[in-house]
Amino acid sequence: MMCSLQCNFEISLLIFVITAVQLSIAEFSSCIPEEYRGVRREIWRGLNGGWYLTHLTSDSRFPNSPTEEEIIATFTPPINDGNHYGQRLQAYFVPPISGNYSFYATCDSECAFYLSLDEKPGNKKELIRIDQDHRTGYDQWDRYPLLQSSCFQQLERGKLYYIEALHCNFINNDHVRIHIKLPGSNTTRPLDREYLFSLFTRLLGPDLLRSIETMWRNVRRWTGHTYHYKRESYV
Ligand SMILES: [Ca+2]
Repeated sequence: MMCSLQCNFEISLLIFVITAVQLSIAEFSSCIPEEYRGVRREIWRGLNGGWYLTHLTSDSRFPNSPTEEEIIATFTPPINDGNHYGQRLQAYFVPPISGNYSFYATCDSECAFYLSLDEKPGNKKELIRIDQDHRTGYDQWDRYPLLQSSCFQQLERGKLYYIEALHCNFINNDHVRIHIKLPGSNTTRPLDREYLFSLFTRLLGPDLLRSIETMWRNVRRWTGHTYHYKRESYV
């Protein structure tokens, strides 16, 4: 009888904890308005080459003059989007819970993935790099496990972490995908807008500087964290 009561209590406690965690994730996700979630994607077409990332980063138009710019929902941009081009994806990752996260990539031709342990792009560190000799298939997450995954990153719930991916392609089979493994999970999942926040100039209107200051006050309200942000370093 005692065991039965205790077991029932433990099961109830477990259900309560699981429900509480699920609720806190759902509640947190809903704090950031839909229009401020997503990934800024910039594309540079007509690269002189494209099989090495240096063909993108050494292009005179990089990083300030992309051929195209758009907002997409995920760190899996469209595949087979052309030849001799490169792209940059930027956003802030907002962890739904505190804990250890790891990141994963597939790409063809080359790609790199960066994380900053704060909101500043200037503090980014390279976590993943897949070179031309180790390019992968679209779904090939385990071709070169050491190259394709990051080590654990201890991240805090609700804080903004700047993330960025670079990718380039020569011809054919072009793709880049970034996935994430949440704390305690054994499976990866796409890095999608539910965890991604971005500030985009076209949403902020003509009075950019004042709009950015207002936006960061909103971010403090949405995330519970305070930021001191400079105009020149937003995404
Ligand atoms: Ca290719």
